[in-house]
Amino acid sequence: MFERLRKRLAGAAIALAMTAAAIGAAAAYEGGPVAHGGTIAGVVLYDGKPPPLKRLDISKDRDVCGAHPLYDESLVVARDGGIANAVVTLPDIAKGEPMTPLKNVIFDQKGCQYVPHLIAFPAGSTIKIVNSDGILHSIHTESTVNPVVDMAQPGFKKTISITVAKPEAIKVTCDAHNWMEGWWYATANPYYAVTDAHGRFSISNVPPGSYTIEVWQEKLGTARERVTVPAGGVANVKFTLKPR
Ligand SMILES: [Cu+2]
Repeated sequence: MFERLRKRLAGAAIALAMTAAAIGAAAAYEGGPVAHGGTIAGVVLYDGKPPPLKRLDISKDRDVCGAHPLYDESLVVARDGGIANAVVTLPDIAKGEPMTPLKNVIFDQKGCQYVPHLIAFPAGSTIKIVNSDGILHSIHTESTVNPVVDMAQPGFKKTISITVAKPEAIKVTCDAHNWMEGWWYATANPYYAVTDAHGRFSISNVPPGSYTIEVWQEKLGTARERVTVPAGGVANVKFTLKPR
């Protein structure tokens, strides 16, 4: 009886290992020349009346942090309904442009706010964390795939460089100022875009074909669509995200 159980367990372990290998293979991305690449152009809209911006309560370091009014940037919707700072990706694209990590993605702490609020970059890129304020900030990430970063950045320490090796959406906070929140979004391939103030985005040089396209927004979550990119042409995509 124990022998039978042992064999069944061994079989289950092999099945699990094969599943893991299959997921690994599906996630592999191959870069190379792209022929007749097309463009995906689109917009990410909010389903409902744009919520008003909330002013943040500045309780500390008022001379630096309170010099200008600060607003909660976790959901910024323009009057035309466009959502800013949403990340659009092609999660299942297997082949296309080479993956080129960036060497200097600037993430500044300015007026006790992250500028920009969100940065997106290919995994393997290096972020240059700047302290323009000259007061004590700290960089504390809520990473689960990548190592957690938890470092003080005193005013005299103007920059810290951090490389984010694996794809992940990472929330960043400051232990010195509890209202500070930003995001680092490391992508699995070079096809991504961040929406502008009107929710617009564009992804170019995509090999012709059909793909899943995903949008992620820190408060509204993710949504997916299918898109077919024509050779040398443009495919249009419209996302409408609901409040939740
Ligand atoms: Cu801070």
